[in-house]
Amino acid sequence: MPQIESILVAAMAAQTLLFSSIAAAPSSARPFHASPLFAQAVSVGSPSVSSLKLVAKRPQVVVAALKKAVAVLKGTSQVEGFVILTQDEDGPTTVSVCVTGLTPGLHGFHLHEFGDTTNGCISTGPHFNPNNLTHGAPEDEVRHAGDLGNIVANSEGVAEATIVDSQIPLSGPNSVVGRAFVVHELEDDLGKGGHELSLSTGNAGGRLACGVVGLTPV
Ligand SMILES: [Cu+2]
Ligand SMILES: [Zn+2]
Repeated sequence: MPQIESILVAAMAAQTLLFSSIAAAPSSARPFHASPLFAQAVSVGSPSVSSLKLVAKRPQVVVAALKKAVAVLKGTSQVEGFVILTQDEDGPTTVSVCVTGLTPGLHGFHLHEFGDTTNGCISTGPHFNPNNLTHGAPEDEVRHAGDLGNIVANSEGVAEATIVDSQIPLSGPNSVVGRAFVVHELEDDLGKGGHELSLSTGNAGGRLACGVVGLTPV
């Protein structure tokens, strides 16, 4: 008898606990999708096993969410610079560029296929083109994934830009980690110049500087 009684009491207690956690769900469920700080605060207030499990899983998601990479651009001339890439989950990649030593004006800026600079920027190969399309502008549907258009140098020869693009992810089959950025001598005509090179390179001329994309701590 005492045994059955204690089991019943335990079952009732469990139900109460379950009910209270369900009742609290509308207010406590949402914060788990919000900041990790809030999720931790909730775990202090409601020490149920289910919420602790959710909190325990959360840091793994955060670690995988944001990816960051860099490329240091160098060449045979005085042109140099750096590129910082960040991507949150499966969203677009944000590319921050700063290049110095350029002639004022537009300069083609692309992601090339290979992260190989054994023969200078030439060995980075053609534009990164996983879908086998022709060269275009970043906003075109028909473009190379690596077509990021032009960056513009000011009168001091400095080009700064922030580019947001969905075709240059930092993970997955089309990851650009291990490929290379190239800054060109001339303006990229975005495939519309009518030159024989327009549909392959945008006729952007020589390769002034390049750098391989590598992962960096977030
Ligand atoms: Cu290029
Ligand atoms: Zn291209």
